[in-house]
Amino acid sequence: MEADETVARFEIPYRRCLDLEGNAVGALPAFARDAKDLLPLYRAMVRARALDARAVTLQRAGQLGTYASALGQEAIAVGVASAMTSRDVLVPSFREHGAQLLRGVTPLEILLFWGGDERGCDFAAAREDFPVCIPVGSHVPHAAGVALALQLRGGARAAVCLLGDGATSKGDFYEAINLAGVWRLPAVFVVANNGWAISVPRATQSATATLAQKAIAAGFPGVQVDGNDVVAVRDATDAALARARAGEGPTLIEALTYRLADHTTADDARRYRDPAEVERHRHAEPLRRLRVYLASAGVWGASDDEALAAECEAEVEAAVEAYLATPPAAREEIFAHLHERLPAPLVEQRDRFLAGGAP
Ligand SMILES: Cc1ncc(C[n+]2csc(CCOP(=O)(O)OP(=O)(O)O)c2C)c(N)n1
Ligand SMILES: [Mg+2]
Repeated sequence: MEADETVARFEIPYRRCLDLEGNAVGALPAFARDAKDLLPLYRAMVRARALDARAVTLQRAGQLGTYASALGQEAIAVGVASAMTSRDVLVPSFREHGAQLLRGVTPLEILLFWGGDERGCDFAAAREDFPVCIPVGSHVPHAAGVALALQLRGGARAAVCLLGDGATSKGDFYEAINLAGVWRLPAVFVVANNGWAISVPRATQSATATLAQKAIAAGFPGVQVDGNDVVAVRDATDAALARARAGEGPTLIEALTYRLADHTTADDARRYRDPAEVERHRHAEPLRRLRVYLASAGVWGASDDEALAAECEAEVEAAVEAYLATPPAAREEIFAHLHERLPAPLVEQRDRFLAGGAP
């Protein structure tokens, strides 16, 4: 088509603060000027990885249900959660226990959830945060709803929704961001683009050049960051939260990372992706990069790593012990939390189940 004029243009900015070798790219944001201030982020990523690794071995030993590892994606969960206040609301999907941990959800609660025990969703802290959402993308409209509630109540709070690249192909996602744009909701949508939706690579999920630009169609900014750079993720989330709190509306952050693990413990990724591809991405994983930066700034060393590993192991093992010692929930719990008043067909099923039959 021949154009008479251009009626819209857009740009998707990209941000990286630490390069793959742990060097600062330009001046770091104010929160990162003193390298010591980055230590809590490093510690949080190591802690998340320690719980993650143990959850996988528990599953392999038949002591945990299906588990979704976040190996290599820790910088997104930690960068995002570290920017939030306790008054904001986290609406996660299923690969973000690193964010939940920072929000005050305990390792025991996380293990209980993945062990199939709903009591793991009844967080002692972070009472208003949402539980893990297993259906892909169905929590994105929930996040828009939370953001609407926060907007109506006032108080400069925001809803932060974490989702995967695959979830951005869902109608739920498009509908949610559309309303978020129209109503200028205080929402931050963080897409962890890890290259895969189970066996479907990013390139065959969506024809857009970036996932960030999906926000443009909804009328708000989309930005891309290096999702393995916790400083960049934190910086982008700070900016998005500031916009939300100022009443300027939502932001979409596409955080580029790579899923180093199988999709879940029920998956064998060697059936659909070349292990050499995984190895190529391993070098870019987020912990090493920050460790190198902290070491060269003189605030972290090998003995600190050893002490931190021991601390995390002790915490995780205590949680594992408590998890394994937790008596199973009562059988009727299966029916307890979906409806305020159980509909008649479910009452029938429950009674049959409790009498020893199949539900
Ligand atoms: C509505 C729905 N459809 C299908 C599934 C099965 N499923 C679980 S995870 C997943 C892919 C999700 O990909 P992505 O959003 O990129 O998140 P990632 O697993 O990479 O973190 C699918 C199809 C599901 N859980 N829910
Ligand atoms: Mg994905």
